[in-house]
Amino acid sequence: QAVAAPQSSAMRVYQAAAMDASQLAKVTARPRIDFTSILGTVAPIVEDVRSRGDDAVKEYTAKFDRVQLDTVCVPIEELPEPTLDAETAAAFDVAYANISTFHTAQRSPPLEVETMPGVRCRRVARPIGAVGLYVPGGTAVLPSSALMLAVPAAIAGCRTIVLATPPRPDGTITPEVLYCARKAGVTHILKAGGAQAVAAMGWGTASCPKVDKILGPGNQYVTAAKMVLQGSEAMVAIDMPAGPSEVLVVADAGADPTHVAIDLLSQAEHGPDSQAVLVALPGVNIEAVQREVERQCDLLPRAETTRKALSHSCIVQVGSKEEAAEFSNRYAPEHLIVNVEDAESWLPLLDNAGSVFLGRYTPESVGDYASGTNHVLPTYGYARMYSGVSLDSFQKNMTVQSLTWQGLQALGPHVAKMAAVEGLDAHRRAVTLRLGLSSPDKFD
Ligand code: HSO
Ligand code: ZN
Repeated sequence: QAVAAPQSSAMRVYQAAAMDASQLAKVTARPRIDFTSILGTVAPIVEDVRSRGDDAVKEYTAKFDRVQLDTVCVPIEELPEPTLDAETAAAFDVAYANISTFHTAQRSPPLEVETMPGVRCRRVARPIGAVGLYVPGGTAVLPSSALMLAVPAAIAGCRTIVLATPPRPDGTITPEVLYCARKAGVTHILKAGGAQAVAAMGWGTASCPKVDKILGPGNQYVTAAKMVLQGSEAMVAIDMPAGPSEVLVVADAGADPTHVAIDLLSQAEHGPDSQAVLVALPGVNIEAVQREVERQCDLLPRAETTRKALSHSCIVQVGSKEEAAEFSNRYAPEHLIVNVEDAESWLPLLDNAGSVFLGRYTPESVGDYASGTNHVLPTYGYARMYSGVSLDSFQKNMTVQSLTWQGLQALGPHVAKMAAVEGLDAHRRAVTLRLGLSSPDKFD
């Protein structure tokens, strides 16, 4: 029997070993998102911003955010310097320093190889010229997301960094977001959210520079707008497909049920569609975890949202480390907390997760804010094939080759042969003309 009988908690309990393939598929499935109706709303907004620019952005902001904007996008130096209390500033400063350190370390030296004598190949990274960063507003303002996006963009050397975020009712930007944006090196602030903000960055408007890539989390309208733009003539890339945020916690008998519960809750409080999964090794007191989830949930300011998320979250009991890792790899969580003895020994077994939190003292919160790793991560099972945001997200690689006379002499005949096979004679002659024309001395 795959589902245990008593369901005192909102979290259902399953036994991994008792599940067949179709039950496993059901438990690891994410909520279906039907984009067709959302696209129907979003596509006309994107089109309208394309043709009417700032005026359209102002109208949608008045309609959806109830804010009358006089300027849509402004160079950051035109905005007043935000004042934060010392403790708040210190916290964001530490986060900034750690995120900077970790992302600066991601710079890799230019790659250079002589594939054969006289044939030199290189790969050099170059910044993406203009990037658009989406920082959600809504039920929670997320200045931490401003850091996670702007810090690597600046380290990569992007020249134009537009940060879009919905304005507050008085038309201003959250001071903490502005503080982080300034500190990281954002160049423009777009005071808009939703599809209209994404469209303004993708197409460009009179006040907003057109960007080459749009990154950052957002609701379904934001995600849909990114999808519309990616498939349009706007020539814009996006970071990754996005779904609701999620965590998978692996716990052993030694894990404190209070800690396990609050880690699940910290993900659940993000939104009603958040996913929280507990994978319980033998000896975990399931009832104690369930009781703690219930008790601590009631204490949260966002208890109602959190409870909605819990209603589709679950507990999966496993018999071994290998079984736990197999389930986690199959689920491919955005965040994976490994709250077990000797957590380090688990890492080789783990293949699919956006970010991993190893050991008893590593709650997801530290990575969400300040350890240095990025919190913009693949959700929805996309951790199987996507990476989270990193320095690479703001660069592209350019390859370079240069041949000497000797190099062309050695390689050229083979290239000429291949060109002949493909019937591309100009290609062939581009080599043979050079080889037949001259001796090495003529070039010296
Ligand atoms: N867990 C969120 C990131 C975040 N948490 C921001 C708190 N603030 C998605 O990875
Ligand atoms: Zn979080």
